[in-house]
Amino acid sequence: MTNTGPVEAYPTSAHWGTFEVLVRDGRVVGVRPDPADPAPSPLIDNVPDAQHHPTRIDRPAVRRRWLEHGPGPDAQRGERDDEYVAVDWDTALDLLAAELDRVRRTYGNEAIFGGSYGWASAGRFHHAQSQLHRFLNTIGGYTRSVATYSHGAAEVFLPHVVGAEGAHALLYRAPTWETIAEHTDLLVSFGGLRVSNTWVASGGRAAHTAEGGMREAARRGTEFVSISPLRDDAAAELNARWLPAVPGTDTAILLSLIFTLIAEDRVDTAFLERYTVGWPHLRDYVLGKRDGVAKTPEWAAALSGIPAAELRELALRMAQGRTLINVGWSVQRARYGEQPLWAGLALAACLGQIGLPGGGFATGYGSMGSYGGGFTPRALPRLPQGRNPVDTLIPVARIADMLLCPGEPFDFNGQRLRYPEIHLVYWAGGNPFHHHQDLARLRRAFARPDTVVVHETHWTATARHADVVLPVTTSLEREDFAASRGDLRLRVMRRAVPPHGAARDEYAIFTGLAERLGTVEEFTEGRDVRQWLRHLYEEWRERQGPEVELPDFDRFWADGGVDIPHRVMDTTFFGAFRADPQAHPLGTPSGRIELYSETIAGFGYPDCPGHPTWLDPPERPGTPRAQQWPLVLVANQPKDRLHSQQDMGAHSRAGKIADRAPVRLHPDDAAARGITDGDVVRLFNDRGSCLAGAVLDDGVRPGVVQLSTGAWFDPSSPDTATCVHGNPNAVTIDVGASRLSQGCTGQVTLVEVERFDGAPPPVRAFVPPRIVGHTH
Ligand SMILES: Nc1nc2c(c(=O)[nH]1)N[C@H]1C(S)=C(S)[C@@H](COP(=O)(O)OP(=O)(O)OC[C@H]3O[C@@H](n4cnc5c(=O)[nH]c(N)nc54)[C@H](O)[C@@H]3O)O[C@H]1N2
Ligand SMILES: Nc1nc2c(c(=O)[nH]1)N[C@H]1C(S)=C(S)[C@@H](COP(=O)(O)OP(=O)(O)OC[C@H]3O[C@@H](n4cnc5c(=O)[nH]c(N)nc54)[C@H](O)[C@@H]3O)O[C@H]1N2
Ligand SMILES: [Mo]
Repeated sequence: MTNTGPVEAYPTSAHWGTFEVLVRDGRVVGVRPDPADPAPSPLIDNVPDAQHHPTRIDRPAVRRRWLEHGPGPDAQRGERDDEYVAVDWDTALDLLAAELDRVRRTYGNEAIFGGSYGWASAGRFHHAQSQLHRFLNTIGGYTRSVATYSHGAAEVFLPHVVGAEGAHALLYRAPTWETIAEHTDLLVSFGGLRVSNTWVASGGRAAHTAEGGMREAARRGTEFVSISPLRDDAAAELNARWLPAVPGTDTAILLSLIFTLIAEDRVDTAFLERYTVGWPHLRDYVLGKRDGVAKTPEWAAALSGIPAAELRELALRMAQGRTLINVGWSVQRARYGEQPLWAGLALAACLGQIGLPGGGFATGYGSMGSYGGGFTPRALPRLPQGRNPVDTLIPVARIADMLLCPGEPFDFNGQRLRYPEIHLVYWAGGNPFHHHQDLARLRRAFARPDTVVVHETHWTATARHADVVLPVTTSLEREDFAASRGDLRLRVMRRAVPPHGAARDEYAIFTGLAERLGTVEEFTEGRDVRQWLRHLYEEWRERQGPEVELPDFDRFWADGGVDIPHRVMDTTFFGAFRADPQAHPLGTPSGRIELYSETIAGFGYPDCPGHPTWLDPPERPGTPRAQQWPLVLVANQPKDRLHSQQDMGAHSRAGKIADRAPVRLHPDDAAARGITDGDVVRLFNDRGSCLAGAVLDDGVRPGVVQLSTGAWFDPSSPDTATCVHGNPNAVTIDVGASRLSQGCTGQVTLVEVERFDGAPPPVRAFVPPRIVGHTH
């Protein structure tokens, strides 16, 4: 085939930024960064290959066993050799509508799990979960999931100690990097400030500003300390002091810093008295008055590997100037993940700088591109989801527990709830066989329901566990507009290429189902896609108030975007509270920051007591478990892509070693195991195993191995490994952060690593399943 047509450029947006795709003859042939973006992300280079990859789903497909035997639990779901039958849209929608109807009539709508967690694609209207939830609400509702994998511990825990509004501000309304550059003398970040993480923001940003913001702060004199197992968690330009702590020991470090402030008489007691409750309680604990263990730097040094002298010096430096303590989200994505947040907040309170510009406590710098990039108080355009008549819920990361233990009670944030009995799982816009822990267990869980439905662009591992697979368009195949929280601009996304095969928009799919189930009026409100875009835009425009003049929809569409008004660029966490705590109390029972929480203590959870507490995590070196699995696996976010998306793209592929995900380890740990650079290795523990490609790097703390998430799960050679491609969730543990938050704990896991000798099995993650026959 010769390339004949002219190349045309189409502006678009993804979670990793704003850019143009170059199209010739209906195919994406390249990408071009947006000239207005000061630091475009290399993730755009994954787009062309992913768009036209053989793993694109081109027709509706139904698992043959489900088609032949009817709905029901099936242990073979997800088997590598499972066959699918291609069907036309009418057949697929008829089958699915009938099955939804059967399940809701037989078991009630609670039996439909529609949580459907995941990042899907940028675009305000075609947002997959919003479409799904809106549709399910029209047919009687569904069991939902609450909170996120990202910061599940923080979302549930922080409202108890700083109030709901305070928690919302901490997570979504952070002071800008400019404020830090102006005011902060010392930024101490637990979990580093990984630049590659700031390439991404949910919904995508008009410009990448975080990396430049950090550098500018460093240039203007902010000093950085990065507490993290990886040297490159802080950019070299920051000249950060690297404290390579043992993962999972941050709470011990933080408590020892508080101990030092007490010992050196540097605690701001006036602040604690005026703005907090519970200090005497916490102080006694830190001094060891109740458990006999003083939380000294020597005590913390033994756990964290950071010398006591360094910890002491750090505490004193913190007390000398304006200090910001940042606890990155990775640190709370772990067992007892509430504790480092609470201890970090308590340390900031002891320093007395909460409420001052550039000082105090934050959680999210370096975790997301939008954090520190300003915020917009007025809501972005959003598809209304209606009301869910079912009130059954699970904390999002308890999906496998729910499917495996129907009817069983569990604790969540002071409530005793019960897992519902799910008969139909509906997923659109997420990849649980990427994001969930202990994938072998998830696999057993996915055998339980009668029916699994997945909408996907690609044949992911999740699609391969589904009975009904519906092909959806990518964001390049539809019209939309994009923006993320605090974004600079609402941007038009043009349709760049025609839909792949028979792929349809989620909106068209749900319209088809709603027609069959008699709710089409309610679902569509009589609008087509363009009319919805116009409606959502005009609604948003109205929300901005009469004081700003914004173009109407046609003008906006023609211009390609509009700057978002009312952005707030100068804010301080808890500034009003500090200025007048009586007039602006926090939404906590005491109206103050709670260093001891009666509420949390009252829940009586041993895994989340009433004040910041060192609880020894099971997945830590020095524990009994570590005798067998001596290395700490850090499963962080991939720098080569977003999660599992576009893993087949050029940029992601370029990072692979022998076709597998790269695992970084310290040369000493490698030498002790006879591993050399480029070897295929096997990571394993009692839960599972995966193959990966070794990269030796002395920027990794000894005793730590780092394997990022997102290699497509490949269970095709179970005799060799749970996953032969390098998905770390083959070995991670599926347990909640605590009974309080039940947050995801995928970040830190004990493993052993060995060299894999012989010919490793091929990676077959990117070979689509066998599609047989064709029924009409
Ligand atoms: N071990 C470990 N595990 C982790 C983490 C960790 O730190 N360690 N981090 C966790 C975190 S923070 C997160 S947020 C999760 C992320 O987990 P996910 O958000 O589930 O991961 P994605 O790969 O982004 O999955 C999105 C899926 O949606 C599909 N998709 C894209 N656009 C559309 C669309 O328009 N419609 C439909 N139907 N599908 C679409 C993509 O092809 C992709 O398969 O992972 C979590 N998992
Ligand atoms: N390029 C890219 N960017 C992304 C994403 C992506 O998939 N790709 N995902 C996005 C999403 S959904 C989210 S939620 C955010 C997540 O943002 P984060 O949670 O901040 O990101 P991670 O990369 O998981 O972790 C950051 C670093 O924390 C360190 N760390 C791990 N465990 C510990 C510990 O116990 N103590 C200390 N002190 N440090 C530890 C690790 O070295 C790791 O590199 O990233 C977002 N940004
Ligand atoms: Mo996340």
